[in-house]
Amino acid sequence: LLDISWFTESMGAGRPVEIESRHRLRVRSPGFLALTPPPTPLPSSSSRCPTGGDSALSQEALETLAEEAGFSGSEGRSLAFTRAASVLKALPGQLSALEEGQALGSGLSLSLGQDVLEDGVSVEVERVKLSERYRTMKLFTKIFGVGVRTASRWYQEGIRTLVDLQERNTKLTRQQQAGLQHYEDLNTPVERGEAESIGRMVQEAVQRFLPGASVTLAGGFRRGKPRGHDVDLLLTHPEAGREAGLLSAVCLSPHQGLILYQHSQENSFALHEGPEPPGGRDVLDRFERCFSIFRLEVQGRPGAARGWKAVRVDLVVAPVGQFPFALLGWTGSRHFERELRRFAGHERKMVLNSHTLYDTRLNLFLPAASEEEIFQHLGLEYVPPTQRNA
Ligand code: DCT
Ligand code: MG
Repeated sequence: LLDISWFTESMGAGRPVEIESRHRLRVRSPGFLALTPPPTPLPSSSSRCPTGGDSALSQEALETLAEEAGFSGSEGRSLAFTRAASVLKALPGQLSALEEGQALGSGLSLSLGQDVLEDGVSVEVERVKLSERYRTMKLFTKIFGVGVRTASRWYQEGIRTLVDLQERNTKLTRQQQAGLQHYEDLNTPVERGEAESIGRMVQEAVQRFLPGASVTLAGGFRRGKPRGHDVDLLLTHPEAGREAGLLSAVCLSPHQGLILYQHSQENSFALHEGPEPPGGRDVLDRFERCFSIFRLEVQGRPGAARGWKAVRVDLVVAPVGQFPFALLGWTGSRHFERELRRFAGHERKMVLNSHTLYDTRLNLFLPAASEEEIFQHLGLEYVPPTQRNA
């Protein structure tokens, strides 16, 4: 699944890209940053980001550039930087495994662009990080319910801080009000233990309403991450149709002094409509879904003087027949999903989303009872969740 042809395409056609060390990709041309404004050179090398062989730094730099491109509305450029960062994330493990297995011919040197990554990117990243617009956009887009468009509008209106937002009586949606109210908590990572207790809370509520229904922890936690920004829970019931209405039972039932905020969306997926065209509307949005903020008791933990913490929880209900697709889609990572769907489309002429897999050559939906079966349909070896982190 590690295809870097997009990299050469997006960074400048015809520019040789090589992998120089297992930490770096090198583009043999200064054109790498031609897509961004020319960086202001910094006076001394001491003010540069240290890069000495540290892939995490380069990855972070690329992520900053991706974020900045997104803030400026340049989706294509943002995606190119995100993908570059993902390649760096995937490379070390992948390459050391290859090296150990002697799978790499000795002629292939692995590295990608010291001049670019050390000089170009770090100077550019410094410039971006210091810019008022970037810092303000970052502050605002970290509010639950605020996207790039809203943040950008506020910035243009001269709003710079969270206090400004409150003092100027800026019109906020109910979701944004909740986001602002719980800003600090929602920007504090959720620990695995916290995610698991929320999973158990939801499991209990679900069992009371519909015995036999199941709750699965998806997202980054299923990929083995120790912390994340939210808790993604997938609900289903082994008998098709029984799952309908399950969400309102959990999200709206009165025992929920536990839920500080919630809004739901109904299931809008209809099989008879046929498969989604690739690149069409984000199909993840089509399940019955509840975006919520839970009040999690954290008594006895250091620093938890208040005794509770606000945590973002996404609840998604999938009918059992779509469950493996929902599980695969909601396990992520985003990059892994994007690449897997691209592979399905380009290599197999199939449309994969969180509801179904559709074979456009045979004109039929390919059912699956497990994630393993989806990989089989795609002609791929099974990739366990812990290896989907790129
Ligand atoms: N997802 C996706 N495409 C989207 C949104 C989400 O493929 N547009 C998938 C990938 C991961 C999963 O849904 C959950 O999304 P997040 O919670 O945003 O990602 P995460 O990997 O769980 O990250 P975090 O650990 O920060 O919550
Ligand atoms: Mg998540």
